[in-house]
Amino acid sequence: MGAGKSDFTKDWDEVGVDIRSHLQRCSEQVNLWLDRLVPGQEAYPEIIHRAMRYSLFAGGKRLRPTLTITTGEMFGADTDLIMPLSCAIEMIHTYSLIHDDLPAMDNDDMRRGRPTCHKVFGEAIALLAGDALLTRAFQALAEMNVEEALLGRKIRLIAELAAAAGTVNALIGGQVVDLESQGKETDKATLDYIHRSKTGAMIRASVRCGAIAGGASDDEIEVLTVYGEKIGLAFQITDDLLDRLATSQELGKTAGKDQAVNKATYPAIYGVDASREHAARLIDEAIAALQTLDRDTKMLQAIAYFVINRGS
Ligand code: GRG
Repeated sequence: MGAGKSDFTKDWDEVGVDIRSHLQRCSEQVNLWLDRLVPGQEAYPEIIHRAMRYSLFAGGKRLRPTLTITTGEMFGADTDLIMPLSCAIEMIHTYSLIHDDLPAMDNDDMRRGRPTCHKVFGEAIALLAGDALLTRAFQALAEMNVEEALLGRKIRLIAELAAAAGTVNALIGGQVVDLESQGKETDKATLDYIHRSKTGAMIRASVRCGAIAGGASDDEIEVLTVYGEKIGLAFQITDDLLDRLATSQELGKTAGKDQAVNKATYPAIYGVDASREHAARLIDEAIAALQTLDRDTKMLQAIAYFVINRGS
């Protein structure tokens, strides 16, 4: 069933680009590069590499690296920069999912359509697999092979991702406020902070990193930051809607979890229809921002529609 289609946004097919092939191409490229960048499962100690790969290759949508590749390609970024960068982003994202699923956090049994990492490898190894992916991500960034003139850009990218994965308006900060808010009355400002930080920061950074890697101007980066923030929030609102409206089979993870643990979500606070409308409005605003750029932004527009019309 999905999150339900909004009445006033276009479908992702209507932008006039083949987004399905694009998503597929990006996923294939990311999988290829991830395979190169992460130690093989025969590398000693095998269990940690098997656990990292188990979660990494479990079939995620690869939305964040696709955003980085798409934005980077729009600015002509070099493959040797854009691919390790995209893979580092996916490694950080996967680490956050592994840790989020642990009994100490969300305590989930299913993720990406299969038993969670700790269910298969045990809590200690899952915790370490998350740590290892985070560490490997920064190794991949540090080892990016760039000419001397681009060293400044490379350092800027490392700082950008470290900040997005950090504690201030970022991934860990959002997760902390989310955990602290559970079972309590949560106001709209706190919910907004959680969504913008826990989910939004990495999505925003995925777009910004593609632009930085391609040498976009500060003005262009500013526009893409607005785009990234808006689709990031719309992504999380859609995630809240999907949790409520889709089945566990469709999601590949336990559905209805938010209501079961009395979590503050957009539909819980604003209702389903208002949440859908809000997500659609954010997408319209994200696309309006893109239209101020003197570039071919069609694929980024299609991705924005995908964010709210996706089924998992
Ligand atoms: C443990 C530091 C730390 C943070 C955890 C990612 C996260 C923060 C929590 C996961 C729980 C959750 C539902 C977050 C909201 C949105 C989100 C990140 C969903 C998963 O992203 P998708 O749908 O997943 O892109 P795939 O599997 O397709 O990559």
